[in-house]
Amino acid sequence: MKKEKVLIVGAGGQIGVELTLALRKLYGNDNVVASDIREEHALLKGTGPFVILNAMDATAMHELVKKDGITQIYLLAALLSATGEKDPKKAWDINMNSLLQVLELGVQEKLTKIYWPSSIAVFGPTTPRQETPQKTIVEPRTVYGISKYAGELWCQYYNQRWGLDVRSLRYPGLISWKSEPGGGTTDYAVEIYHEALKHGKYTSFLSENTYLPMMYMDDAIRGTIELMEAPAEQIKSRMSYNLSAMSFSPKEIAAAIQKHIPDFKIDYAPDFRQQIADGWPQSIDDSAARKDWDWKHQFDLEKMTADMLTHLKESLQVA
Ligand code: AKB
Repeated sequence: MKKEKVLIVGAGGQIGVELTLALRKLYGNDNVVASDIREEHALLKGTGPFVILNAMDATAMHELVKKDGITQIYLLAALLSATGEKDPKKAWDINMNSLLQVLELGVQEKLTKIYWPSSIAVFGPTTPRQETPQKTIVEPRTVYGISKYAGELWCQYYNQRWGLDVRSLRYPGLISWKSEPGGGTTDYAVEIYHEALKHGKYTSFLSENTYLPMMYMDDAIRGTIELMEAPAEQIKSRMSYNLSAMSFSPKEIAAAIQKHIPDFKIDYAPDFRQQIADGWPQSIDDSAARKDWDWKHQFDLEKMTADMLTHLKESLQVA
């Protein structure tokens, strides 16, 4: 077991739950302190230490870091694209202030590593939409995307100025069966599996041919840990790495589900999230991640659909 003491901020969120469980396997249960502003997620109960922590409370976070001898922080707390548009000022405050505070803490307490997720939301309508390169035109139009891009620049700044080992990935839409998504534009790709099993039908809030980059949570968690475990000299981007696995539309994911549930029906009622999706890439070029630290995805749409339906059937207890 490695002698690191990890703090996860936002451990009850979609990524947080699975990342906490995976890091507890790697570092030992007691060496991974989970925290969230909400009460402990059911799947984390009994698996290791948990504290209630507001990601904006700098004093409480600093005390916790000192008291528990924390050496690494994973800052996952954020308002995502759809929720962020409902209260842009709040999204900016939460997303930026929590990051700046963790970066400062990293310097003051000489933390060994910090992880902070970015997103495909950094890109905007002026970005090339197919095979979007690592470095390209970046003009995000959502407050979430603006905060992620500004955050990437802050990560790079702290690395260059203070030598802080901050690492980051630009996640595509993430699909998971264990933990629920929280307020994103890509959430339809999780809801659709739940509704297919529970009601045999789903109304998509994105139109049928809206292609977006997506990834199964197993790949995202493995990729995150591989990035964090890679030797520092292999991490050439100190902003955030493009990361990619698959790209599909609501029509295509519905067809993949119909191979398992032939009577499944989908219809479409696009809402405000359509405009957000229309400004994002349709596919991502992640060759830098593949080259620098050997990233490889394992799940495509077919494999993910089979796995999602098998696990969800069990957890939702549907026949
Ligand atoms: C969202 O839809 O806001 C997120 C993301 C792509 O970062 N899932």
